Amino acid sequence: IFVERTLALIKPDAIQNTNEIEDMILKSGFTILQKRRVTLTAEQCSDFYSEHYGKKFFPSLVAFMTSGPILAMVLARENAIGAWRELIGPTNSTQARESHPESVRALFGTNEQKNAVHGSDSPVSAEREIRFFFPNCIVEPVPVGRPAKDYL
Ligand code: YYY
Ligand code: MG
Repeated sequence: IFVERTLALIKPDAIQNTNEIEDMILKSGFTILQKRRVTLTAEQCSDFYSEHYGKKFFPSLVAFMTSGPILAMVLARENAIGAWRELIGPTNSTQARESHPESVRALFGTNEQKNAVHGSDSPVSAEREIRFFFPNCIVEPVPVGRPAKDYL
């Protein structure tokens, strides 16, 4: 059985809340398969967020995301992509406090830019984003019965 995976990032503004965010992740039934602390260069960050290149918030997004370390994680769960997006809440943390007060962004984010966490938005994005941070992590479905350690 293939358990869906998604990429989660704890952004520079929430890195001091890593323990609380990991608790929320585990309590919601995710397994943390991979974890890596990194500080992105502007070039790496522009590549990661290339879908937003040319938008007016892009330069400040890159400046923010490269301002300190981030924590990249591969999360596994049934419906991991949708469940993690649900747990993090809307993009804008101020709006998240209105509509999803228990969400990660409501609890740990500040505004539309400093919003504590990232989550992949589709299976195609998840595959690309997991590969971006974990090039050796196999993201294809694996044969039933193969032990996890063979494909992590
Ligand atoms: O997927 P998600 O992170 O919820 O939002 P996106 O629309 O993909 O934008 C990526 C990232 O860019 C967002 O997390 C904060 C930042 N951003 C911003 O600073 N200002 C905006 N108006 C929109 C997004
Ligand atoms: Mg997005």
